Amino acid sequence: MNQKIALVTGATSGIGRATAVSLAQNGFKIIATGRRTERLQELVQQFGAENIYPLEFDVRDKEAVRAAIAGLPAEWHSIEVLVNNAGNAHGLAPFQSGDLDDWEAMLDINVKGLLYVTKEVLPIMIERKAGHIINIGSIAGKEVYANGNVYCASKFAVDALSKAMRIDLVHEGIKVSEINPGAVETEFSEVRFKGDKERAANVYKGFEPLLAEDLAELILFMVTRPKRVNLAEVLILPAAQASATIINKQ
Ligand code: NDP
Ligand code: 8X3
Repeated sequence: MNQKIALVTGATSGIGRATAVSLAQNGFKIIATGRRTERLQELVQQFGAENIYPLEFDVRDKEAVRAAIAGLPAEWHSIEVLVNNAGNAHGLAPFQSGDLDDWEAMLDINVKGLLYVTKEVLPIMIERKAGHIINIGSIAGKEVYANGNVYCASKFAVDALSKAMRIDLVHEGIKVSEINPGAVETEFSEVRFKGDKERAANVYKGFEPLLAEDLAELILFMVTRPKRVNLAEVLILPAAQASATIINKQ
């Protein structure tokens, strides 16, 4: 069988890891990226080196991104699916007390990192006039909420870029999709609150958040549709969530 190759950024945790697992279980070969190499190695142990190619880089480092993708062995070169998932929130503070380092991290990772990876993968897809790019946005890219400021701006940028990419890349035979999740219980809030596990756990108390596996299942569905179908934009929320801030907590 000619297995499709999917590159998943942020495959060391949460949505990215669940997606790498689900795609690997369903016959894809995965280029799994992230900074935590030991976690990438766990995927190799689980699925074998013939099914997982670990690629360690920081998405903020455009030269590292370029070198990593340019250095892929020939048998791992023909990427058909790109899941731009790597990203996080850093801090949750009023604009007037926001931290410049946090702001830069979010814009550099969530926006510029997505651009760097896409720029390197695109020529491979354009050459073959085929490919599917899935950008992980957020409900925070649809609605601004109190203290969300720069994280929301980074995800509004992902929303704009997804639409822009779809408009331009349709002429190259490439599908572009965007997924905008509400609350998913991952390491996301631990990163946002800089390792404060109790504060992170509180975010998901009193309701049933989405699981990373719910997103992985959606991504598997999207990338296995017939060639004529593109699920262009999906807002996926926990049943208890109605908007960025309205959650039915018990
Ligand atoms: P996690 O914190 O669990 O995972 C984040 C992933 O991004 C990790 O694999 C991490 O890998 C990777 N990453 C972060 N910074 C970098 C970097 N500088 N270079 C390379 N990789 C990086 O969070 P989620 O799984 O929840 O988040 C995945 C995506 O989903 C993000 O874009 C997030 O904004 C979005 N999202 C999340 C929601 C949620 O409620 N959880 C809701 C809506 C959207 P490593 O640290 O090893 O580099
Ligand atoms: C993550 C979801 O609501 O914390 O993008 O911004 S939220």
